[in-house]
Order: sequence, then C-alpha cells, then structure tokens
Amino acid sequence: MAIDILPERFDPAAQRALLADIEAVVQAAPWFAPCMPRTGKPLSVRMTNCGPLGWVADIDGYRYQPAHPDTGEPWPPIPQLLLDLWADVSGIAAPPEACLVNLYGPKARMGLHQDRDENEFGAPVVSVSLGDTAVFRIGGTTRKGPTRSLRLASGDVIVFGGEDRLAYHGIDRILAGSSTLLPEGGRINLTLRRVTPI
Ligand code: MD3
Ligand code: FE
Repeated sequence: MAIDILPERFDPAAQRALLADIEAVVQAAPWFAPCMPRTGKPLSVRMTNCGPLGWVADIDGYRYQPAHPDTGEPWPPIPQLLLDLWADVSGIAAPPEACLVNLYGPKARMGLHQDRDENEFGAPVVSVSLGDTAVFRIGGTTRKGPTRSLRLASGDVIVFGGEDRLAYHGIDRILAGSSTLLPEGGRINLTLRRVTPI
C-alpha cells in the first residue's frame, strides 16, 4: 500500500452523521489557533483533536499531548464511525491514538510539509475530507522533486502508507462553495494516526 484513494467512501448521509459526531467533539474540545514554533506566526487553519493524544502547534514546537492546550481537558474519544473506518482500511490491528481535526475557511491553506511527529511510521495516516473540495499537493520524501495535484472532495478517504507515509504534502487551496455540507461553508479534514510504537 502506498496511496489508496477511496472516493466518496462516506455517502452524503454518512457525511452528515460524521459531521454531527465532529460537532460534538468541537463542543467538548473547542477550535484552537495553532502557530509556527519560534516565530509564533499563526497558521490559517483552526484545529482540534479527539483520541487519547492530540497534535498541537505553539511557540514551543509541535507535539502530541493528552489535553487541550486552552482548556486543559482531555481530548474527547474518537467517534465509532472513525474507529470502524480505521479497522476497515488501515491494515493495522491496533486502534488509532489521535484524530487531528483541521478547519479550513475559504482562504486557508497548508504549506508543503511532512508528518513526522509520530513514533510509528509503520501505520498509515487515514484522511477524511468533509465540505468544500481541496486542491491537495503531494510529492516525494524530499522537499525537491516533482509533485502532483489531487482534488479531495467531501466524503473522500485517502490512506497514506508505505513509502508515502513520509511524503511531502499540503493544501494549495479550497474551492469555496463546492459543497453544502458545512452550514457556514469551508472544509474539515480528519486525520487518524498511530503515535506510539505498536
Ligand atoms: C500524506 N492535513 O493534518 S490531508 C495534516 O487536508 C495535513 O488538512 C491536510 O496535512 C488537510 O498533517 C492534508 C492528507 C494527508 C494527511 C496526512 C498525510 C496526507 C498525508 C501524512 C503523510 C502523507
Ligand atoms: Fe500533514
């Protein structure tokens, strides 16, 4: 397995059910504003997490931690729909430990980066897109070299494993108005990850 694309893995009814679960997560763990380490420059996305561990970014760096950076409360559990998805598509018997939830407004983007804050690269990252379509870019495991562009639409699931687990990737832009799932527009991306060694 390298990149496994499952277009509309969640049909519109399942997308609404998943969105309701995420709205409950956000009630318990409100959106926080991540920033770049050292500079404190804000990222354009808003974030929250569910699961035993959550990814945070503040002036001190990037890390996984068991509690919300603003409220100090533990992250809420990962919704069953997402645990079932992981069991179906990850090929890993151990459950995911972190589900990062990213919120994109119409102008938000995410620069090309690698995900390397985890201590288990044998497990894939499983991504779910909800709401407006994103123009996603993925390259190889070095910053230079060719990249390709892919559109991620609402309900799509992508599994990034094998050599592509450490591929550079980012979000170039959001196609505002391409979906009516989110009442206020925009896009939510969910990424399920294993953080500690299996
Ligand atoms: C390829 N999120 O949270 S999802 C991230 O749409 C992140 O919010 C983007 O990059 C988003 O770190 C992209 C697709 C994705 C997520 C994780 C990956 C692709 C990946 C990890 C390794 C390789
Ligand atoms: Fe990433």
